[in-house]
Amino acid sequence: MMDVAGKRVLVIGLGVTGRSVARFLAARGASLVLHDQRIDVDRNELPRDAELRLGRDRLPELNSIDLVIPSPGVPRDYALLRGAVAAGIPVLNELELASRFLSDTMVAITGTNGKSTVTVMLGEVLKAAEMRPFVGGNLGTPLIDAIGCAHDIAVVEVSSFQLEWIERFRPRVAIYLNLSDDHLYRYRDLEEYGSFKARIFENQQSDDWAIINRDDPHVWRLNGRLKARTLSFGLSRAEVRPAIWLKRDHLVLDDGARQCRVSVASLKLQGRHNLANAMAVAAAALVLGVEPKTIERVFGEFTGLAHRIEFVRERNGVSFVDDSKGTNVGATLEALAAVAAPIILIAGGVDKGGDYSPLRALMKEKVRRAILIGEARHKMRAALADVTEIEVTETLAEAVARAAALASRGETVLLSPACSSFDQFRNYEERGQKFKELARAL
Ligand code: UMA
Repeated sequence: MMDVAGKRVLVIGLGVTGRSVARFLAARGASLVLHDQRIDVDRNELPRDAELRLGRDRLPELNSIDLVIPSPGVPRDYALLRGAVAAGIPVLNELELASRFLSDTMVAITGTNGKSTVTVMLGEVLKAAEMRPFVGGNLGTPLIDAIGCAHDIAVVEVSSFQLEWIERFRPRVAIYLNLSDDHLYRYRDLEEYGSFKARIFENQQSDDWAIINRDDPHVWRLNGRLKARTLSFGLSRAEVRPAIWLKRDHLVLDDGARQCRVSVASLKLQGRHNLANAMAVAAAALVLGVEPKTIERVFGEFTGLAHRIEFVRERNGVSFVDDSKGTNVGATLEALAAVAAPIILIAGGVDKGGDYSPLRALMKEKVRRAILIGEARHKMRAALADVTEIEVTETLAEAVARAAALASRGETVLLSPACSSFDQFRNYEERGQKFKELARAL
């Protein structure tokens, strides 16, 4: 545990994470300086005696600061952070701080896509096994909120941002699902983005488990280089053990000490990517001692997350599917693979600096027409113009109206933007909600 009483702590960013961190530290006697570049932050939830420094031109002095805690959205080159590092002031993040105070077993999940699905599904499996898991992290509730609550295990979704300022964070089970272009405005390249994700394994010891995807070359490169016992999952043949693999309608796990089987016959989630997600869930649950029967029960009940390839409605034989959570090219590829053709695709939003060309083959095969919106629409059109018919419009409302007018019986209108939503919406949830409202109102 760490003693924060009497320490002067600077919290940067006063969103969900910063507010939770501030409350936590205030309750433990720290003296707080709170900074956000915005001036219109909600002050209600902030500790009363904290010193507030709001706005880009009201940066706090660093000379009296003992510790700095940046929010995940704050980039490493933020001037204050660079200043703190140069002055030798310790910088830790919420994940690190929380893990210093938590004695629960920790399971952490990272990857570009599927991490929320795996986190929530694993949480459901552990509940079905009569454990009391905390389920959160990047998913929505910061890990620090788990402290002082009645849990016996924590299942935490962690983003690359949250792995930037860890020091000793050590999950007993760590899952790395996949890596593809995302957040490239913040990282030099895919290599650097992946190097932060791989930090999930950095402090593991030989009795911990690293569960990695053997079908993803970026992830699989770590095989043989990790301190923890490595267990691979994937749809391909497992050449080395420990591993979990698919044999007809069963998953077979060989952890080196035993073999066990979990049926996927009743798995509700559709798509090959979800089979891989289910494998990662089963592997983690089995190494944690959960019975196969319990896992099978949850496979038969869990229908997935909102805004992730979520069926919305059918109208005149046209299906509407909300994949607003498809905020990068890899996620949109998964949605295109999972949804039956012909597809009318609505995509676009804020470009993240990646490459859209991986979409070309599946778009050519399955997308009859793409309607592109938002800031990224011209860049996307340039990358995809010759693979399918493309239209550009400004807003989601225009795109939904246009898609509904174009679609014929048997086709699917799919919102899977491959971009973030911040040009027109607060977040992907609001964008998905709006899509559903528009589709239902047709
Ligand atoms: N801010 C600054 N300076 C900056 C950047 C941000 O002052 O340079 C301020 C903003 O003005 C704002 C606050 O910081 O007031 C927001 O902080 P934040 O962006 O870290 O967001 P939080 O509200 O703390 O939410 C974060 C995660 N957000 C990001 O990583 C961007 C949430 O993940 C997460 O659910 C939450 O912590 C709880 O753990 C969201 C996300 O988009 C869903 N994650 C990315 C993803 O999944 O792709 C990584």
